[in-house]
Amino acid sequence: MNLVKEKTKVKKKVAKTPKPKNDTVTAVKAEQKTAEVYTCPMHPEVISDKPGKCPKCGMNLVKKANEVEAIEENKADSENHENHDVQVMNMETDDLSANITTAKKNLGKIKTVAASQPPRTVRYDLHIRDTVVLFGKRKKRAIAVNGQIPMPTLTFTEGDIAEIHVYNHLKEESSLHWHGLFLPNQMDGVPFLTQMPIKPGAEYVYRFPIVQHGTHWYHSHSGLQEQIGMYGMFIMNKREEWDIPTVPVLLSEWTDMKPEEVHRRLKNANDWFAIKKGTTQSYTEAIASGHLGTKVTNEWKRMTAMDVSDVYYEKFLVNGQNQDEHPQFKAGGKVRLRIANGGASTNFWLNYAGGKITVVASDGNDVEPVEVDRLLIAVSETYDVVVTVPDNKSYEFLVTPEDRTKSASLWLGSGEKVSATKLPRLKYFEGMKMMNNMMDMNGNMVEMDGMKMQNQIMDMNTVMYPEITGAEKSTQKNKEQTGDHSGHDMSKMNTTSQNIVTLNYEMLRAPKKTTLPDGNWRELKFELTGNMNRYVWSLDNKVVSETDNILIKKGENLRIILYNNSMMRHPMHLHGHDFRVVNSQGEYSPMKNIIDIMPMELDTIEFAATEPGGDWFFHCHILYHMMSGMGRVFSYENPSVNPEIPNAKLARRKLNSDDREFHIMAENDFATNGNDGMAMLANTRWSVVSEWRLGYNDMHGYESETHIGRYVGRNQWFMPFVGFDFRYRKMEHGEAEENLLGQVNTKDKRAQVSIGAAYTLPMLVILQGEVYHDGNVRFQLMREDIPISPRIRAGFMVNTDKEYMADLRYILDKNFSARIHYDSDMDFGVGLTINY
Ligand SMILES: [Cu+2]
Repeated sequence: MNLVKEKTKVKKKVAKTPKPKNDTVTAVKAEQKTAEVYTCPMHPEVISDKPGKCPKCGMNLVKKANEVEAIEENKADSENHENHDVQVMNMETDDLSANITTAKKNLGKIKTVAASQPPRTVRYDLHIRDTVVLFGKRKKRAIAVNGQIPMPTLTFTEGDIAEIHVYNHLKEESSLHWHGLFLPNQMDGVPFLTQMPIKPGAEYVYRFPIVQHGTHWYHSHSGLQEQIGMYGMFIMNKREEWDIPTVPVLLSEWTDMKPEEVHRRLKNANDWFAIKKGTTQSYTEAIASGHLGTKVTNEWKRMTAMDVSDVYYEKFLVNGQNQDEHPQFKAGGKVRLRIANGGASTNFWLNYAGGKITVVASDGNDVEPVEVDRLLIAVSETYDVVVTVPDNKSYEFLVTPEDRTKSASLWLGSGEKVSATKLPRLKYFEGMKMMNNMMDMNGNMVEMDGMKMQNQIMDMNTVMYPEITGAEKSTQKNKEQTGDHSGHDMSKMNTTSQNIVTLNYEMLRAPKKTTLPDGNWRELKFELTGNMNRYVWSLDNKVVSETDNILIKKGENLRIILYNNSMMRHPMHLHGHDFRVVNSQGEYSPMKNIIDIMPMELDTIEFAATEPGGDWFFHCHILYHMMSGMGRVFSYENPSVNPEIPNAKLARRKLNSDDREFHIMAENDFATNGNDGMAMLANTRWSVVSEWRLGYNDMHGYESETHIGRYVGRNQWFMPFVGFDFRYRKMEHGEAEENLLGQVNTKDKRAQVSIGAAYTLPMLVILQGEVYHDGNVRFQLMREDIPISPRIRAGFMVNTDKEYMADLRYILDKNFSARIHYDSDMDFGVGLTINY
């Protein structure tokens, strides 16, 4: 958990939010410090009379609210997270003001300098071209603008007019979106929504006034182009700007795999990325670290391995390099870093070797300065921070992806290198245990003991951070080596760092009031939903193509309540508008255009509908989540026609095609006893699967089954289907087969149509029931890909036709496995499995 200090503070309720009708206002009050009881947020059964660590998970204990009062508060809350009271856990407002005071003092008076030129038109010419890069292990295609990755930094001053000429030299369509900018809708750069895509060979001019300031960025909004180089900084200076050395810091990641292939593999629940990252969380690993029970519970709840990121990347980049050096800074110098996360799917931890990091702005909006030891920058967020170069040495500003597999660095100053503290590896099974506690059998996140997780107050992943919750439980072997036989040595845990100050949204305070102008208030609620196994991401279990635009009126105020009922963080981004992230700063809640929402979090954002019209995208900024359809379109009611979209119907169909796309996968086992394989075409709801077993002789037989099904429900555990079954097998003389239901089997020769359904049971076992048109019935149980070890998978199948199969597979690389199996029809086989 963030920011819990050893002297755990009294739980407090603060509500300073400007109130619309039917909201309850709770006065600021601190409870009496009598009869203090501390408990673990994850393990409510743990009760202690003093602060400390949870013996079960190592999380800091939090003060339990006075029981009676807590119950009353819960009553007042409606069950569906309807109250907007902001609960602040363990974060005294006093602590924050003290931090702000110190940060301001340490920053000192920063001189400003006026813009050297009057407002003018600033023109950039951007040429988009294919290129070949070597960021990873081999040369790969990328897209460069004016020959560079990242794209050029575009700099303006508030009051200027931007005129950006874009020349598309690619063989495919493209577009550019100006992230976080207030601009006319038709300049927003979303193909098929605000403009038609820029055709190959075409030139397109974006022209709009610069009416704001701050650190922003721009990127392609076409397909997956953002992943392969189409991101750049977009900086708008104030007319009176800080006179302090400033370095733009654009973070990104690189994969040697084509992004389309990344997307396809994510959709196919292929765990190659986990193998590459060493995060498979297999049964042997579970047993070795004493977490077998955790693993079983996890699969019982129908979850696959726990992870904080989806994709394996070869390299992480700062301004297009893994190591970015800025030697010009001397001892005592302050540097402003304008940081933007241009990664497609990676959140980054930032920490610094030269002392505290002073956060001064987020998403282009100034905040009261705060000093932190580290912060996490979510996908597409921006932060302005000030750091000091303490001595004539080179200090590392370390950039670590959230999964902590690798890192990238920015070096400030010259001379002896001073490294920042590396982030230790995540304790995945601790995370899995936490997820088990948070998830009920219906796949819903359960709220624990009336606690509302809001605004990054509770970083659930804290249980996985060794630097906060202590090192991974040592194995028996290690204990013997160190002579430590105490087993649960709590004193060891307590020696870990208590004082790491991590930024969270509660610490962001706007320097001026951000309350919205008077207007009609309207409230909308969205649940962030998803299915990890099939990689489907949605809002309220609906993807963009399944929903209509949400109509809004100019002049009204929108309050949007977002509840993350999925297992991953989602950075939700609104185009063309900033919103207030409602926090305990009340009227001074910060303005942002991205809100990173952690699992189980309930957040409130508010924005004023101030644009004259247009369609504005609201979506998760993880590229592969967005392409899966996790978003909505806010559409102003006045029927202004966008001249950039001549055929609105066609455009909408094209926009919808992103999340309707079918992905293919196929595999075949070339074995000593025959061929055994499958091919699948699937999208958000539909699945077409064909399986075959082709023996090398008539006695072994030939068979194929095809199912066309549609997944039902948020968890997609249920799939009704229609099927077609063909088989031929020469029977032994006099061999008559009956199935377990007493029906005569027609295995020798049949061509049957069927209807049936598949249902995912606990332990991820699939139960399938099927009725054929001759009246025969078949039930089948099967499970694939049981992770035995990091690279070994087991599977089995058994059905009422007295057929059975068991297999073991060793994964050689992303396309090949060695497999042994036993099949009731085809006997024992050894083979090589090729998958696509
Ligand atoms: Cu997302």
